[in-house]
Amino acid sequence: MGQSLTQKILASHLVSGNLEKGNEIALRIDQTLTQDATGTMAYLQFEAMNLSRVQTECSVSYIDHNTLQTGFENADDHAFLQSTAARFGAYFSRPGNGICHQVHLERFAKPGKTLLGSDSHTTTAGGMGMLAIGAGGLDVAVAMGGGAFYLPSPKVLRIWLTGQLSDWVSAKDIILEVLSTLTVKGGVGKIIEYAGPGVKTLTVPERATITNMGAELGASTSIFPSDEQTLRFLTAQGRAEDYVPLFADDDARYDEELEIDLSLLVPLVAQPHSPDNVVPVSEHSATAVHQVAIGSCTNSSYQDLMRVSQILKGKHVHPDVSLVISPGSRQVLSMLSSNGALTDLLDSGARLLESTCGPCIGMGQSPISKAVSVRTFNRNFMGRSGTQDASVFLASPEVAAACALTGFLTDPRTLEISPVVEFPERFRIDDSMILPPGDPNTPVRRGPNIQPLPLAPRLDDTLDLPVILKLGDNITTDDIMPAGSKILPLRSNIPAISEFAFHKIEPQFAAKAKILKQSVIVAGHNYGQGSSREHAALAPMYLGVRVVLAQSFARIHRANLVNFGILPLTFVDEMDLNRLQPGVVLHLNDLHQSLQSSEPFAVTIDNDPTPVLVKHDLTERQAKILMAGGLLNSTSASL
Ligand code: MIC
Ligand code: SF4
Repeated sequence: MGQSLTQKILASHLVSGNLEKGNEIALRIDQTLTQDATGTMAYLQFEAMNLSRVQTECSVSYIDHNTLQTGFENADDHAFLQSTAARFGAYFSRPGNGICHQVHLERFAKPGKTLLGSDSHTTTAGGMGMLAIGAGGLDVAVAMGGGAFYLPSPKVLRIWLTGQLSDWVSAKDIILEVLSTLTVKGGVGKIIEYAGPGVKTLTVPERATITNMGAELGASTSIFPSDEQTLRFLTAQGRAEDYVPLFADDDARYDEELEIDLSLLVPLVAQPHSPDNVVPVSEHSATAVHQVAIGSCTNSSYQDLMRVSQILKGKHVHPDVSLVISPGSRQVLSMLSSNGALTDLLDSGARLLESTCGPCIGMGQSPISKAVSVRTFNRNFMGRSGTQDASVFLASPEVAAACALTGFLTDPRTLEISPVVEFPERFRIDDSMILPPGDPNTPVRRGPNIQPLPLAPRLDDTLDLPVILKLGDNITTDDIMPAGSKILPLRSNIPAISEFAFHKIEPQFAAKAKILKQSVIVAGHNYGQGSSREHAALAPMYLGVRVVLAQSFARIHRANLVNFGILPLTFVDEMDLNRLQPGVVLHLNDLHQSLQSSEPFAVTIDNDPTPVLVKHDLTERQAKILMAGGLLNSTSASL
């Protein structure tokens, strides 16, 4: 039987385990990326493991999330990361050089290789035919040191693309269509592979928009074949030698399949407050828009912004709309500047931001109260924009530009001209903002914002834990550990950032947790969806949360809980969630023995004769890590 693209790359990188579904496999990692909001932790962990030099083919440390520098904190982090990159042997992409995923696609991604990144949208490089996976910083630090990355052997879902996109319909509409079919839980435990005759109609940056938002499906990653389009992109980036052709075998078998006829798609939007809440934009034509934000790792490529500039050229942004644009990289910005498109954007009234994540993670540009904000980004969780009562719609650059002109949610097919952007034969290549690995004796610069890593205690055999918080389905890491311009600068200071854990849901959470000393959180399905931020595990751990009992977990967050010594448990009968309320005390006895067996075990509750049956689904390796109080404490942390 033939192999899928996924199986080919997994098989060529398999260190241990077998590819039977659900088994834990260990993979060799060729490349890593970190960004500043998660990278400080990853490099502190690299140091804590006494590792001295990265062992991968290439590791890159990017600064792209925290560049507002409203105090010394961001700058402290930048200096720390520049010095650790030099010392430990990583490339360093300087602040302003661009968003990690865009720059990585342009300058580093290679078909057939594996990439592990401390950001959930590392999947973007799947558009280049890479197996690119998001993970917590500690897993990335281990991979930088040459250690394997562990994940459950995934199911493979093939999405078969036929036909061709119509005018004004774009790659964003393809992934929004997939999200509306599969939902934000639909990709959990799966790798999504794109195939079919429609694939060759999509350029690498368009494919990257699709693989980027595979993260919103909860998928481990998404991947496209490496073909003529891949060669074209690499050639234009001056990297034709990195090309290798890569396809699934014709007789490969898949666990699930889905088919999409590209010619039937229309311009779509994801309505507030979830990326899978998708409808045609035409259903909202009476909705007034207050802000349009174009950029992010999803939609800020050269072609995206060229299409926007053609739509806006010679026209003016509606007076009630604030249009902000953040080009994905310095390469994109300098090309727009040298061909005059930047002038068209500025003349239309657009406000130009740095080539960083910016408004996507609430770093400035929070919209007006009760705003409707149309964003080309990938997440529209409530409050993520920095304005709690704003309604954020996710859309393509074409829809966003049309809205900026009319002041209403607009189907761009109602505009007269359709933009035509030629794929550049040569991108503008200037790697002077990427510093190569430096001297191993470079001293680490540690300003006052860089605080030591807290470690979890060893897991007790008996735990009596009051329920501190009861939550519903699809709780995001933004709910657990919000970002934004006030909180993000504290990412390298766990005692300080912990004060903000859950503070939008329960402002007293940190204070209560400190009084209780130890506690358990109970939740519904897909707990911890969204970002890879370890802080969503580290801060609760620091505040004494020992167990999260949920109906199900998102992949990256569950791995982060294990790495930081919080026990993730699920219900055998998910209706038992209804029996648990805040304040109820759960008693977990003989835990060490229970973790060594794969059988469900009973948790008793005060004043209730019927115990709650729970299971842990941990591998032997994970159980050992948990009992030791997390990966850094565990003797198995040795690579
Ligand atoms: C995000 O989009 O939420 C982030 C900010 O890029 C995160 C990483 C982080 O929290 O630092 C992600 O997606 O992993
Ligand atoms: Fe940055 Fe937004 Fe992409 Fe996260 S989703 S990496 S915050 S641009």
